[in-house]
Amino acid sequence: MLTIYSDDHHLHHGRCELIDGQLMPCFEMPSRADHILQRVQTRELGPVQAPQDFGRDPILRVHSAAYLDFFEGAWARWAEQGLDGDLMPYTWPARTLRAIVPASLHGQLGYYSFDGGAPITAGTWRAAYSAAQVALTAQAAIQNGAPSAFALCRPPGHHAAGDLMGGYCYLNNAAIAAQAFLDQGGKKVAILDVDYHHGNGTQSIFYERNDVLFTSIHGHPEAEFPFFLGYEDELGEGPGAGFNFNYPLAAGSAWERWSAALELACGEIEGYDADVLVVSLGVDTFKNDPISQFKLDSPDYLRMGERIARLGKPTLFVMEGGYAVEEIGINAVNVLEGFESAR
Ligand code: FKS
Ligand code: ZN
Repeated sequence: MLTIYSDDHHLHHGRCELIDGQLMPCFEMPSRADHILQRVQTRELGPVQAPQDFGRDPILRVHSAAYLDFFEGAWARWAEQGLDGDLMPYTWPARTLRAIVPASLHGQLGYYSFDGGAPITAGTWRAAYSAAQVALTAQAAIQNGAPSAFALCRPPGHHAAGDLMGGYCYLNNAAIAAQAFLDQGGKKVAILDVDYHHGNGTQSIFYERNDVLFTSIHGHPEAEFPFFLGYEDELGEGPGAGFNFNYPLAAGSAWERWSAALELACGEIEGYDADVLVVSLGVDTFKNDPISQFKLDSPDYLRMGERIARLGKPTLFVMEGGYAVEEIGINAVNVLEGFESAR
């Protein structure tokens, strides 16, 4: 399988996040992608290529121009004030407040984010832009006939909505690639999000549309980030009604329960008859993940890949989460090897 990768992800390295009342080093760190790349190479999964640059247009199909302009320019505005710590929001337009765009940098940062978990550093825009190009380059490979491809994206994307960053995410790589398939003649795209956390950004982007089927298996939002989306009764709206399926699972879920949910998601995908499948590939479902509560083991990821292969679709894998850094390469590449073995 072809892997698309860029070293540019190193340009994004947030210093800290708030966990249990303490500022901790960010779990979403550059070594994550480095370990995955290393495993791709030692397992000889296939060629590793650098991304092409498709520019801003395909990103603008998913994110608003105002959001992109804000994101691209935010660090320079921060640095102008003589500051060099991570830029992080602390006030949001929650209920009772007005959803207006204030003049101030921090006001705008609150407007364009939904949590404090997406720090902006000097290189964040360049890294996120490059990750989107990684996804688009892998998408192009499939558009040109490759049966599958792996977009080794970092930072991840599935929490980012049309004009919101949050949960380590800035640009929604999977959504940008899905939209590109449609813009290049595709009629239907199915998305399977297997990250431990609900892909609230991806869901929101396609919620009222029937040309993208969104399915997600994740920690129950009653108990897990992002808390405010990802429930079973979210089935889509308007033309999108019946094209959104969430499978929230309890803490402690292992392969037996997880794979039963996968079976249900695959059933919906099979009925949808998509041209192509996009997998938001998070491996934070792993038993030793430091911030998650599922109990998948490394061999389970082989089974996951095999089941996804049996859908029989051209498949784009887009990297999302996974924080057990030592095992992240094994688990992510196991999905890809399982997929290849069952083709
Ligand atoms: C308190 C804990 C907040 C945020 C978890 C974010 C998960 C991100 C992810 C992604 F794929 F996007 F990377 N926890 N600060 O794994 O879903
Ligand atoms: Zn996650």
